[in-house]
Amino acid sequence: MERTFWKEGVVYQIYPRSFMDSGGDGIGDLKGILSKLDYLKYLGVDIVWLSPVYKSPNDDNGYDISDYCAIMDEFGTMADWEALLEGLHIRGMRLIMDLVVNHSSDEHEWFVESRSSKENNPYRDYYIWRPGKPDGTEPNNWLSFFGGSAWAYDEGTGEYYLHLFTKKQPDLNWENPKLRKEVYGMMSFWLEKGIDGFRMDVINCISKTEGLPDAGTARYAWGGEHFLNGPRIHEYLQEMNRSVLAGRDIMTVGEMPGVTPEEAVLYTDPERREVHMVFQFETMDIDTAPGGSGKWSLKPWELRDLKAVTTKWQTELHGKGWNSLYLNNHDQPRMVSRFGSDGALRKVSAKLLATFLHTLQGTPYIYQGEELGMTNVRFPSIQEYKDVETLNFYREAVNEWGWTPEQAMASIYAKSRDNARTPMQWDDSANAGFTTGTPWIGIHPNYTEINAKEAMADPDSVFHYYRRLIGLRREHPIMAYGEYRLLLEDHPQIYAYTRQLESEQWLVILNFSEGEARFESPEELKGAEGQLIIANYPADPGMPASGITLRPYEARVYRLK
Ligand code: TEU
Repeated sequence: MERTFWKEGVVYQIYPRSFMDSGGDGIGDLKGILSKLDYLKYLGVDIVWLSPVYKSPNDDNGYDISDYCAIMDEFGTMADWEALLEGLHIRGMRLIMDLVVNHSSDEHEWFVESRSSKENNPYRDYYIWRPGKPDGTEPNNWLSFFGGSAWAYDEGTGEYYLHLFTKKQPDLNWENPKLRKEVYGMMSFWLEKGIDGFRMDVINCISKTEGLPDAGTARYAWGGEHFLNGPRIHEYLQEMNRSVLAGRDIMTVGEMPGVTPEEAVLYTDPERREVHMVFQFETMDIDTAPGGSGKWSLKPWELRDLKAVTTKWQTELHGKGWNSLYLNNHDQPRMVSRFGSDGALRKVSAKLLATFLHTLQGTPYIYQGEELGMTNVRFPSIQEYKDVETLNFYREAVNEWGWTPEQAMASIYAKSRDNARTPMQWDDSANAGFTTGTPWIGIHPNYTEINAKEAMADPDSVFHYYRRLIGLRREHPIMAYGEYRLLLEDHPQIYAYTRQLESEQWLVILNFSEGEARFESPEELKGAEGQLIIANYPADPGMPASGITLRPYEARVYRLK
């Protein structure tokens, strides 16, 4: 297997709005990030992924871009961005930028031009315009990701435009070669500035089924079959690769809702030259009740599903493609609240989840604050929520689906994207040290206890555990490359697996429960001796031959001899 920086590195995701505010306006900014580069270096991460910092009216916090080559005013200037890139590079870290090209903002000049007229308009076909059905309803019945029809009617020209996300995020028309060329040109602009790659937003949505057919017969329906992994997607990604990416020492990761391991092999097989890795969503779906209202219909997750999904991805991509490893990001609840415990066992469960992510085959992603064990938030009222997806859901659930406000809030507490978007907790001073002004979204009240200053001073913190994991990855290529094999498939509490690289073998034992759990060596490992690599409780350096009684959320990693 070819060794590359993006397989061996650890990525840290920054959501700039919520990271660090230098200007006192309550909104995180580039100078704020610049002031924290030594923190990132100390943590040990190799690559920083910056969520969008481009000019944007912020209908979806920067995922609605009105100028791809300019910096958002609230975040600073191009000079600030250049200083950030340089600051990362001189510290030996790399920078990957978010590439949001399934859609733009409706305030992008392309769209302003596009909507201005139907005829003789070179920009009309930059977007997806259709007349309504003969009865005047939308061109098809697709739902948007964020609720309601995926089509908006435009008075000016009497047609509808497609928007898979909000109305202010019209989909770009990838069928149009001129549009594709514009996108590649814009990518070159950033690559020439010296960036180290892209995280590609919903990139498997850019090709739609020809004719944009209805999805089934319901009035409105989820149309994923017509835009996830669509007919020309591989062609577009290969063209993008040939046009701008080939021959550069960079990394690419495609965010791909609805991607299967079979598809992911096609996307990430190096010979096919598409992307290096993808973000899959199957793990994120294990606590969604089937047949309900998508992610908002809750169901407790089960360890056997986590094992099954993870094992499928680990096995199917081995030797063929490459995995990205994450349990949270700016769109997901905090992983410790979701897959661990945010009560008394918070620290130890955060370390268990970190051990899991960093001992799988693939590239681990850390989302800002994860390294502190930051938790989900429960704002008392819907008024305090900012996320457009959350607000749309609340409105629909209460007004149209007959949910009570309490039911809607329960789902929001579990799943709202704002769980991940409360500001970084730097210290226990006012506003967690994030801003001297009024923060754009509430600070989690637990900041006096959970913050970077406290974590850095405590050798037993989640933060220092992440440093150790990242340090180990530098010394042991087996962490990135070793082959994964599941053990004890049916154990109800323990998730155990081995990793193997040439003659080296590691054993990972994770107690995913709040109780004690008994690990007995399976037949194939009987008699093996082990040496402790890392653990989240004090433990002897040797591996007991008689089995191990694991404490709540205990994690141990051994090198087998
Ligand atoms: O997310 C795409 C995506 O799949 C999410 O919208 C997901 O369905 C939802 O967040 C689950 O709660 C990307 C970005 O990461 C997200 O922040 C943007 O809102 C979205 O694309 C549109 O650009």
